[in-house]
Amino acid sequence: MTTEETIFSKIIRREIPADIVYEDELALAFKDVHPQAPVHILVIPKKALAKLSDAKPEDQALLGHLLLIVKRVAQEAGLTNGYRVVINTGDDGGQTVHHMHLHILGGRQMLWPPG
Ligand code: DGP
Repeated sequence: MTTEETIFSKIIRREIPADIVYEDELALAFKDVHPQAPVHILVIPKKALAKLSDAKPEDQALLGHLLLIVKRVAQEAGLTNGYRVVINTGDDGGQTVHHMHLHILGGRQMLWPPG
């Protein structure tokens, strides 16, 4: 399932502002408006894929691309001591924005288990 209208599609179309740190033809990365760590960046596909569990085999290259963007953005953010990548998926996963996104969290020690 895809969804066209979320706050993230508005950010992609520049209809609402965001602190964008990376962009290419397939993806966008911007700072989370409610940071949960000193560094908290979201990486999203421009394609309106609602959630990870909706991904199809044809999304394989896109999903790999997003992970390599995570690596690049984390490096550029100076997260040399590690970081956490989170994909909240669906209701039990705690997903609130229905446009798939990867959270990059860093700049402090992460805890386990997560809440
Ligand atoms: P999740 O719970 O995984 O769906 O996370 C959604 C995240 O999106 C949450 O950490 C807050 C962030 N967020 C929501 N609205 C906006 C917005 O308008 N701008 C930015 N930059 N982040 C947003």
